[in-house]
Amino acid sequence: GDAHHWRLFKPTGIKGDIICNGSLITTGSSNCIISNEPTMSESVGQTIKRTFTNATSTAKVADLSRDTIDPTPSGPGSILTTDHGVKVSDTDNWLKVSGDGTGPFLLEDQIAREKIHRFDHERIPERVVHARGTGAHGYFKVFDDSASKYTYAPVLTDPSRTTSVFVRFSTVQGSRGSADTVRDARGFAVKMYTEEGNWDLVGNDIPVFFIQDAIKFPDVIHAVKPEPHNEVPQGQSAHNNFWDFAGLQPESAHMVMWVMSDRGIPRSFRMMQGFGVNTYTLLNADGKRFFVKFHFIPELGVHSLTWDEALKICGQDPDFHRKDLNEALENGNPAKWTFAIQTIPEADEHNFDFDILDATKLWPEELVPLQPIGELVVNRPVDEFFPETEQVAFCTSHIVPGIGFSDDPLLQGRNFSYFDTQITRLGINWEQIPINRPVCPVMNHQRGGQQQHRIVKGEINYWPNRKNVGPPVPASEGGYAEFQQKVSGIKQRVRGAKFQEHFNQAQLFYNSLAPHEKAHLIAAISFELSHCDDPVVYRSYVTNVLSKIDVDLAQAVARNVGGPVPIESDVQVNQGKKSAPLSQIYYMPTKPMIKSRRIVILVADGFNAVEVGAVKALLGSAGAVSFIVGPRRGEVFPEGSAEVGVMVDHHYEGQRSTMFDALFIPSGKEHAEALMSNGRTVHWVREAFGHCKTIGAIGEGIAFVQQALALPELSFAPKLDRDDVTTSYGVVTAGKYGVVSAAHDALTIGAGP
Ligand code: HDE
Repeated sequence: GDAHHWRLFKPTGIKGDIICNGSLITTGSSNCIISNEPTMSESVGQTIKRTFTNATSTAKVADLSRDTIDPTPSGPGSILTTDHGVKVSDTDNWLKVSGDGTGPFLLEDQIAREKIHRFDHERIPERVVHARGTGAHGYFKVFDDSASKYTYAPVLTDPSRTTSVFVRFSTVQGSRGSADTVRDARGFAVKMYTEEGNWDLVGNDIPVFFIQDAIKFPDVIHAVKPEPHNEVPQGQSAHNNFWDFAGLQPESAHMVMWVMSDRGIPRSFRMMQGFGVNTYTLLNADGKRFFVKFHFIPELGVHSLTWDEALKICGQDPDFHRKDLNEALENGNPAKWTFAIQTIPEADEHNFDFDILDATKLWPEELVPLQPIGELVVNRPVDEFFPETEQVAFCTSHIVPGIGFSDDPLLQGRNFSYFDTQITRLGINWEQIPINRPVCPVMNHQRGGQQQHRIVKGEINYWPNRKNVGPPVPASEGGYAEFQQKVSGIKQRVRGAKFQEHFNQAQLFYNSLAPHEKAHLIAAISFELSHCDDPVVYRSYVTNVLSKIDVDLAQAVARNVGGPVPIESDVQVNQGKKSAPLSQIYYMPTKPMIKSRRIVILVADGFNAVEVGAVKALLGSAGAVSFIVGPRRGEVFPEGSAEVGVMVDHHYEGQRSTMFDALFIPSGKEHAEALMSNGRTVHWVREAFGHCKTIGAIGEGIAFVQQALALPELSFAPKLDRDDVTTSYGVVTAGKYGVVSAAHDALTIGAGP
């Protein structure tokens, strides 16, 4: 039942038979090395069959197996049938009248008609926001019962439990077919299948939101979505309507700063924080209530693409984030997050200079520390996208006993919206769809509706009933209990006094960024405002918003986009406060790691195969995924071997440096000369260097890198001594025999910012 993977390397001259449990897998005559690294995907010698160990199965995965069909050649599902089960022997030709030629089609062909009918109705409405996404299975576990101070919810307090989860990551603006690496917030929606019912924590990778009151949601989404007259742009907020709205709705200032920062272009879904955003409540066994915010902190750190990379990847590989997630999971690299809570006792609700129920504000960790209490692990790709990822439906209103809502005016509106939208998307019985149904028993007197699947025996479908014994009867214990909150007030359309302040935390965020992060943010706002052709829009954003945040920011953007450059005395004073956890640098793993990073080895005929083998093995041992790119997708011949080549993964034109995290070039005279004389491979090195990626080179490979970069100030030199390893500007070089230590150096700096 365990997954074992072997990769075949050639050529190396090592021969032998590979035997597993007594069966011969391959014979040595094919000149192979066998490596049992479980990490690589189709690399030298294509392999890796998708296999998942029992560790990736959860109660929900087992539950889904009731509806999962895996057609096998001789088992059920091996023969093509109609939907009513009749065997079909010809699915290629519509029934016709045949004579001399092709005669008229016959409408009587119910097999063809069924096929077309089913096809015509394959699509369902895409999500009105967050349409583009990808999902996977996993589990959630708490470390101990430390949260029992705050809640009696077993999912948050019982360390013996492993709760199944389904997580869906998404962009917000674009439609289902849009690109992954656009600038946008990312959805981070977690469905926990607890023993007390489903708990949906529907969050984002950004801790705050554009608006304070749910009634503004249609406005902000209409403003950011493609404009109504021409349905442009797709997957972009860089247009008049969004910036017009943002300038007139200054409560969006804080969130806009986050989206324009590097957070808006994550390197991977696996390298994002997750935030519940809204303020929820926890209720403990003594009946005490606490306000709570939920956080997920990624094991791999928080990393982003550069804007240039993000733009290019939109075209080069629009599925970049989807593939990244699946590649990691299929290679046995689960994605992990620490789950943490921030709590505020009910009595302290009003002790802050912001309203703790305002979703445009975060709770600075200096004031309300994070308490890590558990772990979220995503480890299993879906079997089929539509029934799982497309049909999964989240509802913020789905919480379990021990967890409650607050009067957060955004959350209250969300609680209405999500259930409502699922009815349009999936129909009223959407909770019976396999991916949505709980793993605990479900029974009540709700009946009927389209696509009702449940068949309930008995004559009673109401309560109370003459039999007065169910089932189902209301629970005598364990039922959801609302907190008994005393409320009084005047019914009116208002927001609290502290909801009126919009810029303090936008300043706090900006001040907390590292210099390179600030530079990226200025460039991003400038890019977006440059795409707005209505001067009212870019001028007013500078004057109404940026001038309330920071003078350098406002002036830099104004100069870039042609807005009015504010003078210092016209700009609101920046309070100068900072909070370290708002910068991505704060989340750098303490020990640098390259687990699941994609590393490319660039070769031409005549490369040094021993170095490539050694570097690949080292990368694999550190959990990275390596690929070889050469002049053709076929055999490329190493130094001194004109007959036996190495199968490479891609050719130079098939992939670009943007797809990878680091680049390695081995030695080999002929190979280095070929790389030097090829514009595309020179571009590979320049582009990787420009995107601040680690580049490793050995021997003649160094001369190629030096020539491609044409940067004399780089302090490396092609030396041939065994120990000579140098690092300069992220370029790691080694003498011909220093391969192991060079690769090691590359590994340890590989996860840099
Ligand atoms: Fe959503 N949001 N939202 N949202 N949202 C939806 O529900 C809505 C908000 C978020 O992977 C919709 O099933 C309102 C904040 C995610 O399936 C819809 C308001 C946050 C997803 C909806 C908000 C989110 C959605 C569309 C303001 C971060 C994707 C399809 C009151 C905490 C879930 C759907 C998935 C999806 C409404 C604000 C996150 C229309 C009315 C704040 C991750 O119901």
